[in-house]
Amino acid sequence: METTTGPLGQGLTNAVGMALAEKILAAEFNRPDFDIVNHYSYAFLGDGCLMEGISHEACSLAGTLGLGKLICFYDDNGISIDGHVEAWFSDDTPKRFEAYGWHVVPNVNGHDPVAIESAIEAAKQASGKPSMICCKTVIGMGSPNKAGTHEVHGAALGDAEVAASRPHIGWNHLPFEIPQEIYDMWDSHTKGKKLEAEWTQKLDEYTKKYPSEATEFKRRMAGELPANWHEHVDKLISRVNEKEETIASRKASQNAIEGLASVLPELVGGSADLAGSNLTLWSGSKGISRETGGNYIYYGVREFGMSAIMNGLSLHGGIIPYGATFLMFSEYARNALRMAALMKIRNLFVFTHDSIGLGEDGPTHQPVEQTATLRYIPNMDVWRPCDSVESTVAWARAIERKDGPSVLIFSRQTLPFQKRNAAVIKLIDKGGYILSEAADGKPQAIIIATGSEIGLAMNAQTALAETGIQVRVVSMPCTSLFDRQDVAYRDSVLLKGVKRVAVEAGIADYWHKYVGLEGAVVGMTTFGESAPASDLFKHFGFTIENVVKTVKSII
Ligand SMILES: Cc1ncc(C[n+]2csc(CCOP(=O)(O)OP(=O)(O)O)c2C)c(N)n1
Repeated sequence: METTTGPLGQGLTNAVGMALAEKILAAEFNRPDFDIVNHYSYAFLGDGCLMEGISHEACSLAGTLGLGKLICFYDDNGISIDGHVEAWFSDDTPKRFEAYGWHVVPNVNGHDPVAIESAIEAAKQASGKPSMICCKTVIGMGSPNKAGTHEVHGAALGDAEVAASRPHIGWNHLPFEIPQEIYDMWDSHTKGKKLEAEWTQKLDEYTKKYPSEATEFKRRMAGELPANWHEHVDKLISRVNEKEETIASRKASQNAIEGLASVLPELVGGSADLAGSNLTLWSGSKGISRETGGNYIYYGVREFGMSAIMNGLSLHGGIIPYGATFLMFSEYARNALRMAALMKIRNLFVFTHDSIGLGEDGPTHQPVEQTATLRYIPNMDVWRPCDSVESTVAWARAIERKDGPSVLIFSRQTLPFQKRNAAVIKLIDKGGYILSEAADGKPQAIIIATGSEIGLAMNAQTALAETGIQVRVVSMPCTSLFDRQDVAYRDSVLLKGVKRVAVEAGIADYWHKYVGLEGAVVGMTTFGESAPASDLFKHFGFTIENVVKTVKSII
């Protein structure tokens, strides 16, 4: 297992996710005498990690869930970049972790391997509790003049100090020369091979005794979808299309989970205390607790922790995580989303209440710039589906995407169903497509819209036709996916030389790359307001009249 750390506190949180994955998979696949999933997750952290708020989110949940196979080492060297930490970090860390319900080993000499080994043994004995081994260390130990100071945090020692350090620690070797006896001491090839062979043998025996569990375990650890997946998804999409339901896209999302999770046991969901609003539970959801495994994590109000834990679950393997909050609070989670994209991992971030359309909660809860800025994260696919069919397709494609995360954005309010034939349904896979062509096939303008604004775009198309103006409506649920299509396809949808109007209840600026300077955007340029959703859409110009007026203004 490997994760990309760097942003302090997230590596520790990934480790909580990895330990949680072990607990979930062990509960599902282990059988008496066959502990095929049985490993510790070790994490190394510093003062910086513990100062970061995310360490509270993750470690508090790890304590509540009793992740006994998580063993952490706190490098308590009293130094961070600005110097001695006592002026800005004076927590009693052992007491903090005891309060979380962890097993704490205080005051270990971090330079004494024997002391550390016995602390690890004690940690292993404390089953049912994660362990924090607090290691007192000296940063830059061995440097006679700089040890114990922040000068050794990141900067090189320099030639003079290197020269002074050599006799100080009795090191007589040339730079980059590592004596063979040290290599030998650290070489774990033989030990690792033996352990791996033992485990493989155990897995072989497990396979003989529990063939179907073994096949499932191997499939899941390989990250492969079930053999009948595509067939199942196609049927589900057809069923959803036939139902023609006019429902909120968050409800369509829940229906998609219900329809997909039954054939995808690796789907492990959750929400940051908004399950009833995000609609993330399905009929087969089983909450994970201290005592049991399951497939649903009640993350509590911990958006950042949830997202970085999801990264750990995904990196562990055997699990496809999804986790939800309001789109507004994707801000709290953002750096974990970025790390998922950077690490190219499959992860599904579900954000509901996607615009001013959520109404009276007011501008603190009304996302304006979030959809656009999430789209700016490289390798992130952001979906904002317009109805039940696009919502189901978005879920399926996000699950199938192996080389990066997806954000799924859904409305609180009801959205009209859009009629499509099978060929048009296939085009949703392209991220942007012609949902409704101009009646005469010769559009004078193109309206591009997403999500809740598709219904408006369709109504505006009708109103414009009544005044003799023919427009095409392009639905663009996933702009990055559309951008990955070839030029010929993109040009066939956005027709060179035909002016465009984008309509999205989000920050207007994003859309200029599609409409250009000669086009126009009906979007948000301010924060929202506190009022019923219908009043707000009117107030901010998301009306048929305004879209018609805007189209007329550019052609
Ligand atoms: C989220 C985040 N903020 C800031 C930094 C920049 N940074 C890197 S290391 C560090 C200090 C960390 O101190 P500590 O954990 O005590 O590490 P030590 O100095 O002991 O190596 C900071 C602020 C970062 N990597 N991540």
